[in-house]
Amino acid sequence: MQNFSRVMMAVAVDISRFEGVPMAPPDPILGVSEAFRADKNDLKLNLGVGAYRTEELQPYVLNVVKKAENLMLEKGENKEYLPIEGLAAFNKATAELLFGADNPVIKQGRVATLQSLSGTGSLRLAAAFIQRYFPEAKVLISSPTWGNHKNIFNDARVPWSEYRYYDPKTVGLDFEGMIADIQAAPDGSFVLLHGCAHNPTGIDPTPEQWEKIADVIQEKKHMPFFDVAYQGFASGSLDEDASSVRLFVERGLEVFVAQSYSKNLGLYAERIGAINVVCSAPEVANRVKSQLKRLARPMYSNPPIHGARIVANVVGDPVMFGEWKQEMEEMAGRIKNVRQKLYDSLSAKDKSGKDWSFILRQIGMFSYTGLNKTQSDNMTDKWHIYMTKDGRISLAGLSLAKCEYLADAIIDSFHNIS
Ligand code: PLA
Repeated sequence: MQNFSRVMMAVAVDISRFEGVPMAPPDPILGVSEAFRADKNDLKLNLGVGAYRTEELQPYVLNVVKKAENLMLEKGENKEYLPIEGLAAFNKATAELLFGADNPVIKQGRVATLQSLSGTGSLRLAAAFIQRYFPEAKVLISSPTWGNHKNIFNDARVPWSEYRYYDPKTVGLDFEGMIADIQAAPDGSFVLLHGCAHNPTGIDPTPEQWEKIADVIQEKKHMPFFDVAYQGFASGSLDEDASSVRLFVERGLEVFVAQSYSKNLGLYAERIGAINVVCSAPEVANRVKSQLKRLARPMYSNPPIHGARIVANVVGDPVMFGEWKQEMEEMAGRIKNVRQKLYDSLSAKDKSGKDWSFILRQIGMFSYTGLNKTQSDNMTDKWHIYMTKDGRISLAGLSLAKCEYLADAIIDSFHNIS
């Protein structure tokens, strides 16, 4: 009997049904965190994923989140399923935060809002909707963009192409290229735009440029599709960071907006966000919402409740809302301080005369350093600084104390590695 089972095991292993499953490559962003965890060197620094850290480089749970959670515990709330569209109080709060509570589109009931699995899940749901109801359309995405955008549209089988965005020569926006490419796309394309704090470049259009982008999109009957993952985190002001979206909405356009509370409320692991579709009439919004629900049901049935309650409580209570805004300003302020210190350190240490001021012109949690893949490898292999291979560093994971060390590493990689 013993022999027999041994033979059976050997046979079972030999004939695995998974021979055709190759090893997947590590994720370009989350894989960096895995590599960081495996490094035993004391100098190591994780500037890969965009996750906020304190000056002591520790994860940060906002005080206002702890307060909201304590209140929730006191109330003894239940764990019943949410409706497919999510928590009503959250959906109301999230749309108001995005568009402004007095916005006519809200008053008129023209927004279809579904709570979804943070920014990623909201984008994925919208992609499924595009695939089902606009099978001929393609999505235009910026070059470069957040790496996962391509995966999301690929997996949803939505064709995409890129529009020019970043100009390495000016380390700024290639505005003419952007406009030309949006203009050249087939009428009725979806144009994916980063609402604020463009990831990975940290370069946003100016208000005048946003107007021109809206002109072309309107002219071409394109559908604007905003990814808002950093509202309040870029400038420190929720309203200012939503101004790009509001400008399009004011023009009476139909607009898609995916929202995330990972960064601005530090709710990374709660997976809380929403997809909003601004429609031309309430009756249209109802239909769109019904189909989004129909797509969500077989994917994940209904969303988790904990993060939704936190957001609804914080936004719905004037005192807590005020506290949140203050904490968000502090987080955005800390990032601005390390940005300045990094620039100062680079300028003081680098004797080559290179102009590092592009770092100060970038906004949000990232800096796009211009380091290439080999140089980025040197940052990690020699200096134990973990970052994505496109040269992006997360300033949210940097402390003032580490700026000089980082500057040494960047100068070495920039000048000594080609
Ligand atoms: N959209 C953009 C532009 C993002 O940068 C991110 C997160 C998301 C959406 C999705 O975040 P969420 O699903 O948690 O709401 N980008 C991170 C993390 C911060 C990641 O890659 O998942 C980044 O390091 O780029």
